Amino acid sequence: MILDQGVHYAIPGILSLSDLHQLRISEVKERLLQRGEIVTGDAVAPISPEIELWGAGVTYLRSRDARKEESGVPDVYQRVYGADRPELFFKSTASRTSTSHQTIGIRYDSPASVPEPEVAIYINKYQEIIGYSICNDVTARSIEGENPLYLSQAKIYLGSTSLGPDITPSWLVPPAALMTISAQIIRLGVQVWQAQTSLGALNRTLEDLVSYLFRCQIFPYGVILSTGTGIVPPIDVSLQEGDTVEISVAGLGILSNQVVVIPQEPQ
Ligand code: DO4
Ligand code: MG
Repeated sequence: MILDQGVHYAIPGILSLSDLHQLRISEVKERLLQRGEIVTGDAVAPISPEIELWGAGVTYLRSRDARKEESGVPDVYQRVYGADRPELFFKSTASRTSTSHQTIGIRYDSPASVPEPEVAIYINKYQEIIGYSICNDVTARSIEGENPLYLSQAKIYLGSTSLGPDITPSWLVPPAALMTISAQIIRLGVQVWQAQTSLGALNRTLEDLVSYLFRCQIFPYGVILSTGTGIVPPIDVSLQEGDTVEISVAGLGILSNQVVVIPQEPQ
């Protein structure tokens, strides 16, 4: 579906995101001109079961410094920030992903957890970036800081990802330097943290990230890549149950979620 001035339209012949990822970017542009029915109903995260969501890490100076501060092995982060090969990791599937106005989760066994406000890119099977969205790469900071080998447990669990609210076609997004990324945590009606950066502060090109992601891999249904965070709360700020996390990216909209604790045995 596409979004134009707040109204969602179906795209004729496109039933899912994987259908869209079969098209070359020139065909996507053509199809988007054909507006189908107006789509209404509950919002769903812009991801489908056959599509993987990957993450890039330590792609901004602020992320490198935050990891060095929280980790017992700071050198790992220093080295990857300056290396040719980026950090890329598997992040999420549809079943672990919410969208705006749904809940996100923090792990019961991680004393500190943080939002990671990121720009996500939609890549078709031909390695073309067809769209952009917002991703909250929610992270169990205590687990990640304890040992870098715990990364998957810190990053992949129920409610660990929020994505949306929509996919903006890549040719309609503002230039990177103007794509401001702002985030805030609101607790009991009071703002307890806020920060901002812009996609222009990313230390790598999107094309470089895409090219490493597709090395020795195929994504027959396309893939989503969250490009890393440039804003990380200070070490003494952690998410708590009931908090609202609001991420706003110029040209992409607002992604807002309320935090719940994920217990040891979720129902
Ligand atoms: O190495 C840890 C992951 C870092 C990350 O997710 C980020 O920089 O956004
Ligand atoms: Mg991240």
